[in-house]
Amino acid sequence: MALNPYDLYDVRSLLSEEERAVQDTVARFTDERVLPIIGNAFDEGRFPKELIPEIAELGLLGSSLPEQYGCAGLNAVSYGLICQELERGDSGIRSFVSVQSSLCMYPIYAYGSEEQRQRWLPDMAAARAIGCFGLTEPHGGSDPANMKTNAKRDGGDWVINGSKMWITNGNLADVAIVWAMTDEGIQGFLVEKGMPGFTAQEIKHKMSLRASVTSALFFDNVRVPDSNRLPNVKGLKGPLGCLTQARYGITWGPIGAAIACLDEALRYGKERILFDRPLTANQAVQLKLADMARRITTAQLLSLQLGRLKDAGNMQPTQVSLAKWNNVRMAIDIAREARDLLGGAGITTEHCPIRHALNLESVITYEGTETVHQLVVGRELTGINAF
Ligand code: TGC
Ligand code: FAD
Repeated sequence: MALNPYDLYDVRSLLSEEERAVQDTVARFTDERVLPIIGNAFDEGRFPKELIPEIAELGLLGSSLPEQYGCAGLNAVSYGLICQELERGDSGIRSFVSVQSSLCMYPIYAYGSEEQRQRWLPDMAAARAIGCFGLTEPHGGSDPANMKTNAKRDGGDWVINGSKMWITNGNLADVAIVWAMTDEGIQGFLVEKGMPGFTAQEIKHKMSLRASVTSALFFDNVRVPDSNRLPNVKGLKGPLGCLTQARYGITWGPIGAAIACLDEALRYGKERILFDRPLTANQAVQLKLADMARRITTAQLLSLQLGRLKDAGNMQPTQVSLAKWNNVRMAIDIAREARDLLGGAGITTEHCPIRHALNLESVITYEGTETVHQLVVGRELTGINAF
């Protein structure tokens, strides 16, 4: 029996029935709703907001959080499969879901009061409220400990000053999870749209993640009540804990982008006749395609085991770093190689590889650059902090 070129080790057979059903549902959504429009949306530099209600109806927002907050209560592997199938469409769609789920709903759930959970989580699961996550600042995202944005106590309120840069969903958001330095260390605040002094400005001229909203946030004496502070965490471990959740999902997403690129390269290469034979009949081309399949298979097994560790409560941040580094590097290399195999046709957004390659330039930078993740693994091996 012929093997599935996109799942050479039959990793799908290791999934439960429920996990497969989740994957099939999201795959259908991507095929029917994302793929027909995404090339144009990317060209136009437009996030396809019209997809948001369906994404919510499918239960993809905060999918791992409990049902009592209007969420689907799925396991970590299912969340990973959601990311994979969405990013087979576009990294921008997966980013929207990552930010809403892992970077906004997760901290409200994990660090928020019961009142904050009740107020925000059901609305966010239903996309009646959209969130963004403000950690990075203009002077250097890799070193968030050097945070300039600050919050000062003033009676029952906090007054926030500073700015954040490169914030996904910034101009879409009803609520921003803003990390700010206080006298007691870094704390998280729920800054709501319309609060005086809070503005968002969309970043234009992006050549990557064009189907995603990216913004700068500004805080000019923004007065926030103490009831909008996340009460259950202090210090850098707050935002880093959210990043671990999002990075986990990002280990899965690029597998989808890579599969889309391999698929396009295979289909194109079989039909392209050069020197009287299909492009795919050349050894040099088969070597490239075989290498893509090898690297996709490795990434699939890495993410699945990571998901199983997470579901068992045993996942370590260093393991997430290794998988984020490996899988994003795998996908960007495959997208560039697939672009090359398509020749001139590969430079237009009529074919997906260049769009994925450009998107992955952001994915390899955000949520910890490749170098940051390599240094996390290096620190684990040597016991020496080289940052
Ligand atoms: P260190 O000072 O040693 O640790 C501080 C505290 O945090 C704990 N911790 C973690 N907790 C959970 N998850 C992790 N991954 C954690 N890493 C560290 C640690 O135990 C400690 O706790 P405690 O109780 O002792 O205080 O910090 P570090 O030396 O480990 O951090 C250095 C470094 C460079 C790894 C870190 O600063 C880092 O990861 N920098 C990169 C920043 C980053 O990734 N920013 C991403 C911004 S968000 C984004 O990009 C969204 S894109 C979304 C999209 O569109 O999809
Ligand atoms: P820098 O930290 O200035 O890094 C520049 C270079 O220096 C990199 O190559 C890096 O690897 C390297 N470097 C850094 N430290 C070292 C070292 N010690 N040794 C060797 N090399 C080093 N942030 C948010 O908070 N929320 C969001 O929603 C969000 N969305 C984003 C969306 C997009 C499209 C993009 C592009 C970014 C987004 N980010 C977001 C920001 C992202 O997390 C940062 O861009 C990232 O953390 C890197 O920070 P920086 O851009 O300031 O680069």
